[in-house]
Amino acid sequence: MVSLQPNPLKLKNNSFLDHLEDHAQDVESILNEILPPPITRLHEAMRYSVLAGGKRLRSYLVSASSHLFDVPSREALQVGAALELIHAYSLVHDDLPCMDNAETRRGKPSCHIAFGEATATLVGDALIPLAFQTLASLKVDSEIRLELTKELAQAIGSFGLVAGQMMDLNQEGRRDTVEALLEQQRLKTGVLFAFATEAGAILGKTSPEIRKALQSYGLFFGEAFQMMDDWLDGHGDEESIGKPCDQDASKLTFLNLCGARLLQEKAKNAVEKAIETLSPFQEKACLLKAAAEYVLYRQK
Ligand code: GRG
Repeated sequence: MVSLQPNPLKLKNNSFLDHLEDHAQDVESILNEILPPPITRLHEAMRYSVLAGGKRLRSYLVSASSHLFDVPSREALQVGAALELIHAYSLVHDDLPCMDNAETRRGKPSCHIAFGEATATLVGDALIPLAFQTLASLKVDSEIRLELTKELAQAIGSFGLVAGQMMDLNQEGRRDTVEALLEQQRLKTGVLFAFATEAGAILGKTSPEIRKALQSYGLFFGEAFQMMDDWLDGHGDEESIGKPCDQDASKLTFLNLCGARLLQEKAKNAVEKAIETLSPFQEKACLLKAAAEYVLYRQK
């Protein structure tokens, strides 16, 4: 199991990608425990969607942020697993024909292609309560459980993820400005990353100022991540990304609005801002720093 000890030298020797892969194995073993066995078709489809790969970046950020406060790694992994369940739900629902209508996800047929639309809808419906059940089962102080539950609910609700999705669907009267797109992507992408890094601060019972700084890190990280996601859609390799490219050619994206050069400049700027928020932690923040830098060179 990856230890996430304060050891920047270890991170220099083993690349960030090795570290992320170790983390993926750790969080997947927790997800494997949390998900019901594949006895029914619904449970089979839930496992298919959650365990079908994925970089596990959101849960990585929970662990990397928790590491700043020496939170036990299992607690962080459980919160990370809850977040991966929510992320998987959002992907399954986003792929549905009534939403983004995508036939592949993570290099495999999307859930509704493999199991049908009705089952895919129910998979998403079932993953949300499973995520909250996971938070409620954490062996931590009740105030921490409550705070994590409240923050996650807020992040994914009608003023968070769902609002971002609604803006994405509602193309009528849309404003084609960078500011409007930043707001939409903050809700669709940023809030989950912000929850991830804030969760470490909540588990670590740190000050409101530090909590706010880590939340800002997550939002800047999400901004850069989404910009580079748009870039990969136009320039990436389909096999690495696990879905067809150029799907967003007619959509409002950072690539369409800014062009490749300005987009890369803006993404670099957001990464720099994310790294600036880490100044109180010095070397101990090396994992979060490496994660932010990775956003600019990721291939999938
Ligand atoms: C359906 C309520 C609802 C929300 C959907 C998150 C979302 C909103 C839609 C997913 C599609 C999309 C383009 C989201 C933007 C964030 C994003 C790039 C997700 C993919 O994240 P990765 O690359 O995925 O971390 P993996 O597969 O690595 O887990």
